[in-house]
Amino acid sequence: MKPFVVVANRLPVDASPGGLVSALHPIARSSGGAWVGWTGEPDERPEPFEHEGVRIHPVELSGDDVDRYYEGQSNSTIWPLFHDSVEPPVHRRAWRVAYEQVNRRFAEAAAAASAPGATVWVHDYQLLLVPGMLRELRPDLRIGFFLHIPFPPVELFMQLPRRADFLRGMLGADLVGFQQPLAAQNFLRLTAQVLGLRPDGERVEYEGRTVTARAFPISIDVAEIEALAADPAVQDSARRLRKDLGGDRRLLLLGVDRLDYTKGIDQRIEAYGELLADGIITNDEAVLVQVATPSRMRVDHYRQLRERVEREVGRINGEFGDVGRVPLHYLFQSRTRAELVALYLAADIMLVTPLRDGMNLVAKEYVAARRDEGGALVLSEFTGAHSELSELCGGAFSVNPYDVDDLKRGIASAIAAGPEDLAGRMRRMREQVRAHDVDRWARAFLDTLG
Ligand code: ADQ
Repeated sequence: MKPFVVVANRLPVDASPGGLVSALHPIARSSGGAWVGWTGEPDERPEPFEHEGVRIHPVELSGDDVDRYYEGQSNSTIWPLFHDSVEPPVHRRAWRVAYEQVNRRFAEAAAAASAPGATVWVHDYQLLLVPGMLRELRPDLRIGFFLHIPFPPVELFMQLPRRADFLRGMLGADLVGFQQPLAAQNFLRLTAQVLGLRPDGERVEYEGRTVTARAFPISIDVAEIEALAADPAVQDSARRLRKDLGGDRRLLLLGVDRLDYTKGIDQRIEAYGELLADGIITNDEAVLVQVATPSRMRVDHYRQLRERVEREVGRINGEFGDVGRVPLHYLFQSRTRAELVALYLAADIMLVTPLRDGMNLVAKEYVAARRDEGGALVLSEFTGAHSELSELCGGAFSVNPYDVDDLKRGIASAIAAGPEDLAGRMRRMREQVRAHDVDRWARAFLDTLG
């Protein structure tokens, strides 16, 4: 096996790593590879160290880098632009300069960490320039790039200052992976429109090399979620949650997201408030639990979203609640994976209603957790997960999150559905998710990269 190096904004050293880490870490370990990334703390650069059998190469970011490269260009320019501009992207020259400098630092660290002929896999929108920079430093490497977020339509991407540089950066890879086929097509069309290249099918020739652009829909560590769902302690806490929230006579609706304006949290809460106002559901019959992980709280758009959501939660509970019983529980907190799975097991209806989302792993985690084939999933059309969980198998209740009436209709359909219909839907979704876990995703990408 060729040595395998992962380059990602963050290092895989968190207490509860996600699916990406659990899929890629073993490959890096068994190939004698490495992981290049930032610790998450400014002005900190430990020497390279060994973590669970993988060589870790920390990249240092100063406080200014965090402001400009991470919170600026990555999270206030690229993130909103690539999510349909649901909040207006902000363009600043100083951010772009810092982004380029930090990308160069990542590319240099990756070059230093990679053995001759190694395979390097670069991840996500914070590092769009790295493949091109790394190719210049190390033409001997096999380079893959995967974008975890959507890739925007041509008209939107065209607004990005220095758009050609970003495309050239991505074209430094041999394989450019996206969540959706449409995203790969957008990218290929842009190489023609901006750089005058001639894409042919899913390939395009660039500087004497062939670059392939293709969809590789990401997934989750299904075995991990299923094991948690089978754990008697997790099942106990699911029962306790239901009891605390009013027992089986009260329908439990659930939302779990990072607090991000792309996730459609405020629209979802608005729809729920209207269902209460219309009397379609009452505080005695239903309760919504919304878990929102604090995220990017130094960015203005995120602070404003928090205020909007908290005001609306207060309004709904004030208007429709009772002493000792409220219709909406809002937790601005992170939870362990075991606690999330307990919530998934307890929930009758899972609400996943983003305005735009590359994939959405919460939807897949919910499905994986429901070994009992119980529960229902209400899912936005604008998530990557919708292709698999709705279009392909008809499992989820589809909604357009921009249309409050459609959100209400989707939730009401899930409430009204019979147990056999629901079990059939859940069975079909489970088959899809279980057959396509994150290991299969990683293998498919790396086999194609070669
Ligand atoms: P995210 O935007 O972060 O990911 P998502 O795919 O839903 O969105 O993944 C979130 C992860 O965080 C899930 O594993 C979830 O369990 C966890 N999580 C959410 N809320 C939590 C909480 N309160 N406490 C603890 N954990 C919580 C980006 C893209 C997505 C894409 C993924 C993977 O935006 O579209 O699916 O990357 O490629």
